Amino acid sequence: NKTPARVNTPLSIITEAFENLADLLKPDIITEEDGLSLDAFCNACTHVSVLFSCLGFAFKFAEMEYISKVNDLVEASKTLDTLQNILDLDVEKDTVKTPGSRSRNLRRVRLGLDLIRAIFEKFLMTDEYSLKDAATTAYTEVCAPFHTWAVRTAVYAGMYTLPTRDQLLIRLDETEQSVEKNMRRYMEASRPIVEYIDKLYIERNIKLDW
Ligand code: 1PZ
Repeated sequence: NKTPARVNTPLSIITEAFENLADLLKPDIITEEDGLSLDAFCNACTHVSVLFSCLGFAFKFAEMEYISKVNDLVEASKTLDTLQNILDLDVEKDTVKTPGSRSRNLRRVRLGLDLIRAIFEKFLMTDEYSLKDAATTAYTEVCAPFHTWAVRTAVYAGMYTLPTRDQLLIRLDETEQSVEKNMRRYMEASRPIVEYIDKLYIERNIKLDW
């Protein structure tokens, strides 16, 4: 696929934000004491909102959920510098998994970022894959194990209202050819970020089974 990535499309804006964030994780830039800037992380996460406007009304709930979690982290960024600060405070207070805690919200946002990566991965496997099938498979893999039965049921029902593959491409201002570059770039940029977040929990002996 020699088609160049399109610029200034919703997807390219998200992708660039995560590439810039992933750059901060390069070994020559980040040090163990510094940790990843919470400000920079929130900034990239905020950009994801553009995607929701392509999905339709049924995903309004997912959007509100995601944005409220990100906003809580934005609030935290006013007093805390890094992602590890969030974990350390909750470990101290024993509130890592407490509903509404920042460490829990960070975990939720991380699942959302990885869900998008998985959706893109499925979406690109064949150009016959519908958005509904790609999103359903990805959701089953990445998020369903950690969601309640009620939420899973609502999400699977909502999948039937997703736009078609062609509609999505139009809303994203991409073609079947151009979309691949931007999706692959996001897939690559998000991976080290997700791994970094997981490591923060694991290093503190917190299992990721929730
Ligand atoms: C182009 C891509 C189309 C993809 C469509 C797939 C959308 C999947 C929607 C997932 C909805 C999750 C709804 C609610 C979950 C809640 O149970 C938890 C509660 O956490 P708690 O308060 O108990 O700690 N909330 C979340 O997990 C946070 C929200 C995650 C939403 C991620 C959406 C990711 C982005 C999708 C693409 C735009």
